[in-house]
Amino acid sequence: MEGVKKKALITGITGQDGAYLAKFLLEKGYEVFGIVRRVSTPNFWRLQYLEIMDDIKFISADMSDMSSLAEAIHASNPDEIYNLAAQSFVGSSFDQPIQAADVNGLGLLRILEIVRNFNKNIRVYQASTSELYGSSVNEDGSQSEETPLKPNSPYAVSKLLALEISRVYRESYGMFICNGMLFNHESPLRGLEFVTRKITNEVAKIKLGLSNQLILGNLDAQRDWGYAKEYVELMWRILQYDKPEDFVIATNETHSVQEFVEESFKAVGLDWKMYVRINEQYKRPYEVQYLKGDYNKAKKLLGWEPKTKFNELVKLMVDADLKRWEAHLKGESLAWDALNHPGHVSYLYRKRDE
Ligand code: NAP
Ligand code: G4F
Repeated sequence: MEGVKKKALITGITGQDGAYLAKFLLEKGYEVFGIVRRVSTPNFWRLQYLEIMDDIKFISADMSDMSSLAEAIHASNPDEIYNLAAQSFVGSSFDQPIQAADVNGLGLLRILEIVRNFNKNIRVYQASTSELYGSSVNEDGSQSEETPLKPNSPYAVSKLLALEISRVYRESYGMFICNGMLFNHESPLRGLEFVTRKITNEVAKIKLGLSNQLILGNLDAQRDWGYAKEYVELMWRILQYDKPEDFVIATNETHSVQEFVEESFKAVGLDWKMYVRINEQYKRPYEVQYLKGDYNKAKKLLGWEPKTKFNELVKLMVDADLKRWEAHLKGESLAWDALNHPGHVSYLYRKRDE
């Protein structure tokens, strides 16, 4: 019906992609619902940074809790669900593998079961990952939708469960479920534990005299790094396509962690060798050494190409961290600061309040 807003439910709305996607969908005119789990310190800094806190209807739920997910889906009654919630840090999945399987794998299965019983017309986007390829690579040195999957972390195995179960539900029940096989994507909203943001944040501090070293693990690992703000648009485009399909989203360029380090220090005019130290603690028991995505299918069917180049991405992240630390030194209040949270959102949307 014309004039009626489309409704989207985002799991993982407080994360990097969830925040950018929420902003993108609000700008498209969607009514946006977001699932938030109960934590002792609310984590709304990204939504505050993008100034969209007041535009989202928050629902309290957890990916491990089927009844709360069912209530969230029934209450929001969405046209589209974007399942971005995950224990998304590969390193942590070695420490908490069962949680990874539960949240990332079974979490999607819970959503699919609820959707199957509630309304099979809801379109579901699943945040899949290049991590699934492990050491697998095509003859041309890239990874595409056809490349065999060889997951080599508990995180990747949990995402394999989600990928395969989504395909089973798509075929068995005719449901509209799509996987975005997204390669690494970064931004100033990236969590500090991921290598890119860890680097740019520390480089900014070193430049301002607030730190004197950057301690990393495997500098030789290569990644295909894109800009998160651009990638969330693809999540939406994938769900608007005529058929439910899976797509690789990437830049088709690969760079090592060391290159990311070099480029970051270059952005502030410092020599990286003076500051970088290696500590085995940051090395993984089983590593994905090389990723380079072939996004030809997305280019052909969705008309998409990445815009932001590697050096531009590094620079925009370093600049954002410099700005934050400069503001901090001036004593300004920071929207990115977890301590500056608004307390509990008092307007959690609940069906029983209607
Ligand atoms: P992120 O910043 O780590 O965000 C993860 C989100 O999941 C947060 O909102 C987190 O909530 C939520 N979450 C975690 N456990 C939950 C639970 N038990 N119940 C409800 N919510 C829970 O991740 P991201 O970088 O935005 O990535 C989004 C998705 O894309 C993830 O599924 C990730 O695995 C996948 N992915 C990411 C990349 C990438 O390069 N960024 C590439 C491929 C795939 P809290 O704020 O409460 O922690
Ligand atoms: O930034 P990372 O932790 O990202 P990783 O493991 O590639 O995973 C990210 O991308 C996946 C897509 O391929 C997503 F599915 C996943 O959710 C996540 O967003 O590590 C990148 C590389 C790794 O090879 C790691 O061993 O950097 C290497 N590295 C070297 N030193 C480090 C460090 N990683 C971290 N986090 N910290 C270090 O000190």
